Amino acid sequence: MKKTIAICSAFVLAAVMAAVPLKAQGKQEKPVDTSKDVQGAHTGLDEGAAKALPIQHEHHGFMQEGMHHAVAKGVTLDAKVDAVGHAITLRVGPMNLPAHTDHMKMPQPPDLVWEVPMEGWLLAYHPRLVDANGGAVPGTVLHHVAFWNENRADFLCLNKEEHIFGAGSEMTDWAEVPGYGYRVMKGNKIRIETMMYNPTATSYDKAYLEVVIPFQEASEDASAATARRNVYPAWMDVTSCGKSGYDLPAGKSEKTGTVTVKYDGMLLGVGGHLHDYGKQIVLQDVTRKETVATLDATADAQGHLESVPVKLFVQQGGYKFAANDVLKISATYDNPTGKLLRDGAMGIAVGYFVAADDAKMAALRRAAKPSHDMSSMSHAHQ
Ligand SMILES: [Cu+2]
Repeated sequence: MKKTIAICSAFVLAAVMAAVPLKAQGKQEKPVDTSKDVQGAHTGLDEGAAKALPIQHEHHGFMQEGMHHAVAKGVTLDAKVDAVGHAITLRVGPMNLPAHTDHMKMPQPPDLVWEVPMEGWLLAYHPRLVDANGGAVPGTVLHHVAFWNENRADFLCLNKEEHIFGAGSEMTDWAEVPGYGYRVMKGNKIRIETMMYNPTATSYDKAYLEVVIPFQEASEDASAATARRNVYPAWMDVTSCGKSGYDLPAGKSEKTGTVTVKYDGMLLGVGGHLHDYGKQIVLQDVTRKETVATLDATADAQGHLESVPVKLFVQQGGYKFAANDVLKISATYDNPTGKLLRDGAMGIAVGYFVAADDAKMAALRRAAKPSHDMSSMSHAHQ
């Protein structure tokens, strides 16, 4: 953390110096806003462009924390609501993705915020990548996308915001679970973090990330028959409640962590999130001395992750968790590159949790943080 701040300070100085000519021209000089200036300096953008960016670099809570990527210009969020079809399409882009570019070198989209326009439930997330003409772009170039509800805390890790959806190269499609949904309130702020890379030999210009989200409105006259039970996304991470990314050593490796369930309830199903060279993710309920799921990843010949299976417990009425159950998560990797890959790995078992007493979950609601609250750095850069 100290190192990051030292680097930031140097950039602030550079940004202040760059602003001097403007002052000399008699233009209005704004007081130094650390977050904006740091950002402008990091991106190498000119001052005007930096000011136009609507984002908060210090918010990256998952994959970009502690890293300072150049910010891709001109990437915006478009939200289309199909009221008849009951689906929202979120579109992030356009993004230019030159061939053979890793995620550190690739200019990354800024954080974008979607404000939920209705009361109701989000039912599923269908991600895909397309070009400007609607042609398919391979999922390989998506390093990561994460949606965070800034108005709710995570039920396993109160220090984190609720992470409602995520996908990587495996482009996990989050299917609807009939009878269940993720409850949103009008005005909830959903922050979208996107990180791209391009390990392929083909360049893609003007690529878009699209996520189609079917929804159901909670109208006042809804009968109990149409009401859904609320699900809470459960991110059970090998780093416990710390930042998810960690350094991946060369060769075979395993990382384990634990989280404690604070509510009685059940898990509807569980999938996994791994990065390239990921082999397996295992979730255990240590308190019950049971393995909840063992998920073996599939990869291409080079070890690039293709998919992680999903295990469902819906048929048997869910996998029961009790308050104070300790969950253990293990992720195994085999990194053939012969070198340590900085921040190269994540190991997360991802599922949907249903609380036995949903009323208790209301305590997780909170006001969204102001966009330039530097205090969020304390957990982002730990
Ligand atoms: Cu990840």
